[in-house]
Amino acid sequence: MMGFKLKVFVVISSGVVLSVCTYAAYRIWKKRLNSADDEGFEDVSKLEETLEKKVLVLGLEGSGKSTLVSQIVKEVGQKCVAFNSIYKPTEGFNVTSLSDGTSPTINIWEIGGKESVRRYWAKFFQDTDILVFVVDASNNSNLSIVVSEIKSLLGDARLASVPILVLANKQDVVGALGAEQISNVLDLKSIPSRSHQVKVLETQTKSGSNEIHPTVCEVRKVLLKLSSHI
Ligand SMILES: Nc1nc2c(ncn2[C@@H]2O[C@H](COP(=O)(O)OP(=O)(O)OP(=O)(O)O)[C@@H](O)[C@H]2O)c(=O)[nH]1
Ligand SMILES: *[C@@H]1O[C@H](CO)[C@@H](O)[C@H](O)[C@H]1NC(C)=O
Ligand SMILES: *[C@@H]1O[C@H](CO)[C@@H](O)[C@H](O)[C@H]1NC(C)=O
Ligand SMILES: *[C@@H]1O[C@H](CO)[C@@H](O)[C@H](O)[C@H]1NC(C)=O
Ligand SMILES: [Mg+2]
Repeated sequence: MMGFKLKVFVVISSGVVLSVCTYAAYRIWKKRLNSADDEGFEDVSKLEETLEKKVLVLGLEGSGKSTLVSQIVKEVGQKCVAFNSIYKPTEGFNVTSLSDGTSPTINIWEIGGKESVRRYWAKFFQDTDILVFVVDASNNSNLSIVVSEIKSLLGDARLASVPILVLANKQDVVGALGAEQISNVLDLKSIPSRSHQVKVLETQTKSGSNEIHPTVCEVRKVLLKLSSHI
């Protein structure tokens, strides 16, 4: 069963763009796969379930989600491939997994941020353990859209009590808003701490050199730490 599951994610993260509608088929298939495997082994598969965490990465188009995820899944300290500045929007979603060998395996789901894809965000809320919301802090022309998107996320019961990590990304750009400003603009302080644990980090996924920027390593650390406590 482990082998099978592993294969699922290898296939998905190997660069195939999956359209949103395949997600439904994928879930049904996975559910079948699980229930077929469950016969006689209920306890084992339940245990396995808890060893996988789901991190949902959302944010408007071009905020830096794909750039972030591609760096996060690399080993810390490992050199990054030269920064690719060609922007290729995520059409649909992309799942990659991350494991440091000790914490649970984290499946990172990036959903595209274009308006046409944002309409489907809610289809991915179920079973989320951690929400990462990436904001392009260098561009305040679309922050009002961010405000309304976050409002609707907070109103969804499936995300109730899910910790939220907000990334004020593109700090390398002069004039980018800092964590405090982003927190104010998005009114994050009004979120009751009993409903969500909220953390705002300043990040830059563009590093200039070909090494992963320390702020990206920090995000990775936070995700590993959070997921081992959920
Ligand atoms: N200056 C700067 N540019 C960045 C940074 N991170 C990403 N970018 C650029 O922003 C653009 C969009 O990056 P992506 O990671 O593809 O954006 P995305 O959020 O995945 O976008 P969608 O998949 O369309 O939702 C690319 O051209 C990146 O080079 C950053 O920290 N600083
Ligand atoms: C999906 O994400 C992985 C890891 O970031 C990346 O290597 C791969 O190119 C992505 N696939 C697509 C289609 O974006
Ligand atoms: C800011 O966002 C607007 C609207 O999406 C876009 O037209 C503009 O190019 C962005 N500016 C920068 C510096 O990315
Ligand atoms: C940002 O706003 C501009 C108009 O100001 C719009 O063209 C663009 O599509 C918006 N970007 C997003 C991600 O919605
Ligand atoms: Mg993307």
